Amino acid sequence: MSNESGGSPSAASWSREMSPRGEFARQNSAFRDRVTADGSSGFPAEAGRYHLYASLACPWASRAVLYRRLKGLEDVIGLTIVDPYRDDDGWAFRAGESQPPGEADPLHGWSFLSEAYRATDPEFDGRVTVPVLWDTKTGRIVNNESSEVIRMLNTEFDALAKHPELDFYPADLRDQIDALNDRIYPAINNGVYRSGFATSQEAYDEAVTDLFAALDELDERLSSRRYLTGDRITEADWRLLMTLVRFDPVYVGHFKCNLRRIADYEHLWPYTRDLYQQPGVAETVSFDHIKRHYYTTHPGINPTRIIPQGPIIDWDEPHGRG
Ligand SMILES: N[C@@H](CCC(=O)N[C@@H](CS)C(=O)NCC(=O)O)C(=O)O
Repeated sequence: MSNESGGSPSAASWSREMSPRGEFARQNSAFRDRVTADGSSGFPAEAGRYHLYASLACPWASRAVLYRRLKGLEDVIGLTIVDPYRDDDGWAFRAGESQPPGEADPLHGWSFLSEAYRATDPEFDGRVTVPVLWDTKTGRIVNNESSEVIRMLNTEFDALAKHPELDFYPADLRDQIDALNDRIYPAINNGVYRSGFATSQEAYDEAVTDLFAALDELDERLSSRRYLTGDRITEADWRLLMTLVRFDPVYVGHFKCNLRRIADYEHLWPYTRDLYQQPGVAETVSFDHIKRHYYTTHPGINPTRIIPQGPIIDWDEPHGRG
C-alpha cells in the first residue's frame, strides 16, 4: 500500500481506507470543534491562544497556511511547519533536508504530531493528519478539518486580523461556492489521491476519468469568467488552487494523472498563475516541500524515493486575465 509499512497505527488506518475494489476512501477528520468570535463555542478567538501545525506539502494544510497569510493573522495564530518527509512515525518536528527546513515544536518540544493527537484523545487510532488547529489554553486539538479551519480564519478572528475586509465566503456567493466545492472536492482535490492511491486498474480508470472530466468542465467555465464565481476570488478558487499548483510538479507523474497537464489547458493554466501571483500566495507555496513529500513518502508508488528535477515551470509568466 502507498506510504505506510510496518506496525504504525496509520498503517492499520490506511488499510481501513482502501475498498476491496482498490479504491481510496479518505477517513473523516476526528476533531471538529470551532473557534468563534464571541466564544459561544467554548473556544473564543483570542490573539496568541491558537497554533497551527501544518505541512507546506499538504494541499489541505496549505489551505489554512494561505488563509492565515491572506487574512493577516501571522501575529494572532502561531504556525509550525513539519518536515515534508513522513515515515512510519508520522509527521515530525525536525529540520530534515528541505528548504525551508522543517521546524521544531516551539510549544511542547514534541518530536511528532501524533503527540498532539494523544494529548487530545489517548484512544485516537486514525491517521495523524495536518492541519491541526491547537488550543494552548485547554491543551488540545480544536479542529483538524481544513475546510472548517479556513471558515474560522475567514471570519472569526476579524477583530484581530490585518485584513478583516477580505471575505472569501461572501453570503451572496455561498450557494455557488458550496456547489463548486461539492463538485471539485471529490473529483479533483481528492480525485488526484483516488487516482494515485488506487490499487486496481478499474479504480484508477474511474478516478482519472472523473478528474479530467471535471478539469475540462472548469476550463470551459473559466473561458467566460476570470474566477470560478465571476470577478471575485472566493474559497472555491483557493481550494482548487492547492491542487492546481501540485498538479504538473507531482500529480501528472507520481499519481499518473497524465491525460493532460494543467499547462495544456487554455484557461485553467493562466487562471492558476493569476491566483498564484496574488499578493502573499507564492510565499506560502514550497515546491521543494511539495515534491520532497510526495516522492519520498510513498514508497509503494516511488520505491527509489528519487525526487524528479523537473518539470520547469514559469509561475511568473504574465497571466493576461486582468
Ligand atoms: N480532511 C482532512 C485531510 C487532511 C489530510 O489527509 N492530510 C494529509 C496530508 S496531505 C495527512 O496529514 N496525511 C497523514 C497520513 O496520511 O498519515 C483535511 O482537509 O484537513
